[in-house]
Amino acid sequence: MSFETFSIIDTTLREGEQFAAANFTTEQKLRIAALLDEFGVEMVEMTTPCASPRSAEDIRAVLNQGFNFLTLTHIRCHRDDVLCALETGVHGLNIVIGTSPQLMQHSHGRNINQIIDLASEVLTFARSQAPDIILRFSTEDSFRSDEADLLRVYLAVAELGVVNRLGVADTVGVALPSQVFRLVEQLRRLTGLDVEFHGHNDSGCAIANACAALEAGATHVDTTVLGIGERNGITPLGGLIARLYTLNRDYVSRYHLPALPELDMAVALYCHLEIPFNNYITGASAFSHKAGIHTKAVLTNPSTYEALNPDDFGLGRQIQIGHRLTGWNAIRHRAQQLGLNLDDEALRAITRLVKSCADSDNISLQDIDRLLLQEARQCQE
Ligand code: HCA
Ligand code: CU
Repeated sequence: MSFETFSIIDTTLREGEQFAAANFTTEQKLRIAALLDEFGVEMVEMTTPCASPRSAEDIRAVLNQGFNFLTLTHIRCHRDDVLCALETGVHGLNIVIGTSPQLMQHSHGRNINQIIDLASEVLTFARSQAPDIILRFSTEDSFRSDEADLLRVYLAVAELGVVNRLGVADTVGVALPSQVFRLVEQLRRLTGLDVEFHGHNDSGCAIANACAALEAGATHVDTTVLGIGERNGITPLGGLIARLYTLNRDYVSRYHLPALPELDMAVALYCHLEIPFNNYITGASAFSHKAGIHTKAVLTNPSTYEALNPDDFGLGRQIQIGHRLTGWNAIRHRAQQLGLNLDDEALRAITRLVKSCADSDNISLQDIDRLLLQEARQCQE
């Protein structure tokens, strides 16, 4: 298990740029990078400089800021891409080539032997050009690839002795956690190299798969802010943090958690989206308590119904009281917040009133406050 020691490679500025609603300006990229730096991710992956002149300038702009994270760029398995990427001065190259039958046939047209030859040539070339750079080799669509083919490719690449890290990619989001565990465990055992996991969320397993990769010894996990990426995206940064925090708070203590809400908000804003209501940690209802039984317990001790403490993220909790499920403990808590000293009988009567009003209409917090104030005045008279 590598929960304590793994690194996050945030790829909001590469995979995230491939999200339908993302079209970041240079200023926006710099802001996202600054927040990722504040949060403390270890690496940031950026769009290939071969994509457009602006893409190359943006890599340089991020490098110029001297952030703490290492800056990587993601390139195809081509000599020209290597040269173009090295010109920017990045710290690492993430090189990828498809190995599934689908990608071999419809994307690059090479067979497994040709893939091995090409990877060997390009990786050896990259190492000769940049002796100190971090070199990663990944197979795109690893989980629809033939397992024997896949291992041949990885072992041939490992044998070259020029790469620092191997990447495993669940490109179309079909892998099960058990499959991810098995592949990552094999690669770690057979090659001893660092292993990165990149998982899409098409069938809802992106966080579980990242967690399985870490259980199997993965050293790096790819994330994006809010999980944005191709189609419905990849492992979200906040979701991965929630997953690890609830296993053991110490697993995320190296990150500055209060930067997360600002990151989610910035990316939502730049993509003209709302943060989804059910988002991990920063969704509007992530720390909202409603039913009487829940609110009573949370008011006594929040951990009864909170696996994550919102304070750790600079957030608060909401106790909802204007509905038919409300309990008198929650109404009493509201009265106390308003500085009103009402006896139990009065509080129970107001609770009954709130419930019956809520049965037929919306009742707002102001309505409840008014009822409590009226009652307090009557008691004084
Ligand atoms: C892509 C594919 C990729 C690459 C992942 C990796 C994927 O959009 O280029 O390099 O590890 O999901 O396979 O994002
Ligand atoms: Cu991807």
